[in-house]
This record gives sequence, C-alpha cells and structure tokens, in this order.
Amino acid sequence: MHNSDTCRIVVLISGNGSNLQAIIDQIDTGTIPAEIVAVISNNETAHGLERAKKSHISTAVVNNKQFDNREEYDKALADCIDQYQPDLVVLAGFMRILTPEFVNHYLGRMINIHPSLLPKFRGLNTHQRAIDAGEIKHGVSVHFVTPELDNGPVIVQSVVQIQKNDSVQSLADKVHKEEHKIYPLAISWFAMGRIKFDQEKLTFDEKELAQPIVLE
Ligand code: NHR
Ligand code: GAR
Repeated sequence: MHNSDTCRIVVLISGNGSNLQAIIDQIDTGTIPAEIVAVISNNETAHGLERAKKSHISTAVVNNKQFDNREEYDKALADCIDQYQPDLVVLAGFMRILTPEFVNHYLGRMINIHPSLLPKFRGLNTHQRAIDAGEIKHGVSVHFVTPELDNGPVIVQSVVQIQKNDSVQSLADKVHKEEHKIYPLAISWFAMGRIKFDQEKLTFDEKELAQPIVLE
C-alpha cells in the first residue's frame, strides 16, 4: 500500500450493488482495513449509486453509451478512476468487458467476483448454464483480473449445491449469499497485504497459492 495503511478502494458497478453493500458493511464493522474512495458506474440508474450516497461515498458515472468504442470508453474510465488514486479496483457486478490496455494498467490491483466455479462457465448467464449442464455443484469465484475474460488467477471460491428443484432464481439467491461472505473476505486479505499477484504469481502470506482457497 502507498504511504498509509488504509487501502484505498474504487468500486465499479453496473446494477444493484449488493456486493458493494456487503463491502461497505464490513468496512464499517472494522473487519477490512480499507476505505472506499469512490463508486463508479457505467449506468446512471444503478441502484448501487444510491447505496454509496447513503454512506457518503463519492460517486461518478462514466456512461459507455457516450463513447464510440471500447478503447475511448476505457480511457475515460481510467482517467476517472485514477483521480482517486486507488490501491485496489473492485469489480462488483460491473458488466462491461475491459480492454487489455485498461486491465494491464491495473494488473495486480484489480479483482472481480464471478458467479461460477471458474474455470467453469466464464462469461454471462452462469446459473442457467450450470443447471443446463446438469452440474450438482456451482458457486462463486474471486479472481485477479487479467486481459483474458474471467481467466485471471482465482483467490477464493465458495461452493453451493444444485438441487433438482433449483431455478435460476433460487440458485442465484444461494450464490449471492456466498458472494457477500467471500468478497469482503478476499478484499480484507488484499487490504492486509496478504494476497498479491505480480509477475504472473499469486501468493498468500508470501507463499505461492497454486490452487484457490475453497470454502464448502
Ligand atoms: N475484462 C477483462 N479484460 N477481463 C475480465 O476477467 C473481466 C473483464 C470485464 C468484466 C466481469 C465479468 C464476469 O465476472 C469482468 C471480467 C461482462 C461481460 C460481458 O459480456 C462478461 C464478463 C464479465 C462482465 N459484457 C457485455 C459487453 O459487451 C455487456 C453485457 C451487458 O451489458 O449486460 O461488454 O462475468
Ligand atoms: C453478482 O452476482 C456478480 O457475481 C455478478 O453480478 C452480480 C452483481 O450483483 N457479476 C457478473 O455477472 C459479472 N459479469 P450486485 O450488483 O448486487 O453486487
């Protein structure tokens, strides 16, 4: 961390922001030595912006529809983020694919939560795809973001069981509950300097983490 011991976090959202809320709550209770310095959305109607305002956190909107291409959008987004000098960028339901230039600028200091047991089901509609594939286990992964979509090194996963009568909604509800536990946990590890990703290597307490930590 730069200079001080409080990790400066910028959170990127597109929608509801329930993961943002879980992070805010854990910071408030003192379990994460960090401060959210801004919440930025591509979508001005994202409910998460209201959550941030309620907690007196700065907000900004960088609307992708106002840009001609992904490169221009990502430049504007990075300019906005960098004004806040974050130590960590947290993707929390951010729904735009990011260019390699953008990702490389934040390499080792940007993480994402993805609703599947990676490497299974990269991309979108993961709950439907897990049910359609007849999986009996599903879950959620927190990973460092690398240029290849949902392919960065996984820090921690949480597993949920798929029952025969599960719908997309009932499965999503179970996964969300786990998300709200493991995202604050992973962020606390980063903020305490326990997990690092540099030179292609993921470490936990200075030891290489070859497999993700799995909570069952
Ligand atoms: N960018 C890179 N380079 N690497 C990753 O690992 C990324 C990323 C951007 C976002 C989150 C991700 C997820 O967890 C994420 C990881 C959006 C899409 C997508 O297809 C896919 C994956 C993720 C986020 N977005 C559409 C697009 O055209 C838009 C979809 C929409 O607006 O609803 O960008 O799953
Ligand atoms: C979460 O389930 C997250 O895993 C998923 O979007 C939801 C956001 O919920 N992310 C993606 O699908 C990324 N493509 P939230 O806005 O309530 O935190």
